[in-house]
Amino acid sequence: MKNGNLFAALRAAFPDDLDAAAVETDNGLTYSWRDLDRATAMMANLLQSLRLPKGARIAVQVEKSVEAMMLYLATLRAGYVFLPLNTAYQSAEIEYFIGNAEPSVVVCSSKNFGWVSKLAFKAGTAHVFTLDDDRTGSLLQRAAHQRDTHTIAQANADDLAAILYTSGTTGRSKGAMLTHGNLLSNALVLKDYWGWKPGDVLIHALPIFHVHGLFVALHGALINGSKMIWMSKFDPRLAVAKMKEATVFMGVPTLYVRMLAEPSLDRDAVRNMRLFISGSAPLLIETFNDWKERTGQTILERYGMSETIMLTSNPYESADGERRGGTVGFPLPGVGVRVMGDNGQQLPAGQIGGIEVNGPNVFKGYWQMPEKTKEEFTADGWFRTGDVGKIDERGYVTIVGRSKDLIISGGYNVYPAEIEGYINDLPGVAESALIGVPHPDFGEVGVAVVIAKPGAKLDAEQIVAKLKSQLANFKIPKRCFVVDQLPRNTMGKVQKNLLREQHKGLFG
Ligand code: MLC
Ligand code: AMP
Repeated sequence: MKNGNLFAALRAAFPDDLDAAAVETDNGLTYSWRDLDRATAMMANLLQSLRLPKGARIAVQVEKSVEAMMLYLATLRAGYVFLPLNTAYQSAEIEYFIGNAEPSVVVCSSKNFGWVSKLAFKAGTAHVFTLDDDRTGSLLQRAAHQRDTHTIAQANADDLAAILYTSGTTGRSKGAMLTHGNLLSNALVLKDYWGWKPGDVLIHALPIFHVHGLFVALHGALINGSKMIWMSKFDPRLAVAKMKEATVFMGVPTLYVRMLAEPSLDRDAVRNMRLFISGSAPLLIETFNDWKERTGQTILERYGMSETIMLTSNPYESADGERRGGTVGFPLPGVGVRVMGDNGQQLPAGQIGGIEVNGPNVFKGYWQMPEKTKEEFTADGWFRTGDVGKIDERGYVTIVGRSKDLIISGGYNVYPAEIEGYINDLPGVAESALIGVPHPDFGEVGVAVVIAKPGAKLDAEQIVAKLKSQLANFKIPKRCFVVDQLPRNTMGKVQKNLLREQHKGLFG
């Protein structure tokens, strides 16, 4: 029987020469394909020696490293479910994820072991390991005693491979369940669509706890047997310098904005590169145009989300059309995209409505939230993305907004409802509104507007300081205003559009 395990497909794509370089890091280390094979085998053997139940979740909050990437691959290899967590998450956030996902194994940085292990053991997790970005930690110590060969666990396409938490517009985060089949189908479509070829080298500059860095970039290189130039943290100068040795780059728009600020970025610097891909947030047309002018190359913008991986892409081949700035291109092969009106009717070309999608890449549902899952799917099985857009006569999709109240800041999602909840819980706060305003670096950032309870005195700086102690840093409002009242419509609902208009010039 053919093994539907994603790792089996990735492993099959390793080059014949296992001693060739698979990953080169920014601190001078080289890992061969054989290293990846052996280390993932050892980690997979370790996980299997723990006799975890079928479908066990392996929750991981560690700094970016090649070993962390290997842990992801080893989890697939052993047939368990990977649950990556943003390193910025603090204790209340981690407590929720661990409580909700009930992982059998938690892996954290050694500096966080004290509080993470306490939360994990309280939630019933049996094993907590550490993994640091300098190749130390109990996970590697334990894996070192394992055999370096391993038979890839048998998996069906429908078996879970990963759970990615995405915040909800109301209530708590939801775990999007992605299967081996979801991930593999998308990886294969992108390999073909983006013209991956022998000799390609990817600059891997993104974090590996979200779809973009963990799946799109990593699978893209691995399924093509391509070497990665591995940046533990994005550094625009180094990224530009490395382009002479690379062919493909993937980034969120902020990465392009920062590289454009590098004087070294010019046509010569990118002469070896064949493809620049942007996604996770809207790419401003100015950035698209500036990039073209400076480098002579046209950024390819694509669109996706945690629940669906990649949905649309501008064409790679010019025969298929031009790469149009401000659009996210065409639905990928096998992916259905439709635009729906308020009354549930499909809208014709050019009209704006809610974007719905289907295809083999669309997730299985939200972890232990059947009701939420049902709400997000239509009766005929299409997933409601919460994005608002249109499709033109030629088939180009344009995202014009979102029906979900969401701020995307530097490629990270910030859900106003969550932040407002924390602000409203602070003493003396009557109500608050978090709005997204334009920002030259992050594209969009959160700004809080707060009203005090009668008689209470609030200090904006103290509100921000308090939030900093509770929430991931990218969720912290960049500015906070204490005001007397919030603008409301006749129904009493806060008019965020007026607040956005009022504060749109805050960051120049
Ligand atoms: C960092 N900061 C941010 C921020 N990142 N603020 C708002 N938005 C962000 N994204 C703040 C920190 O809070 C801190 O503030 C200060 O910036 C410095 O922190 P840092 O960690 O040193 O920042 P830096 O390394 O410069 O990070 C910026 C970045 C990073 C752009 C490199 O945000 C990043 O890697 N973003 C990529 C996110 C990503 O991969 N998204 C893909 C999602 S998948 P202070 O005040 O404490 O100093 C998805 C689906 C799809 O959406 O389609 O792909
Ligand atoms: P996430 O929940 O992090 O997976 O974020 C997914 C959301 O990011 C999508 O629903 C879109 O709103 C947004 N997104 C991703 N790519 C793009 C893009 N190229 N342009 C505009 N928005 C995007």
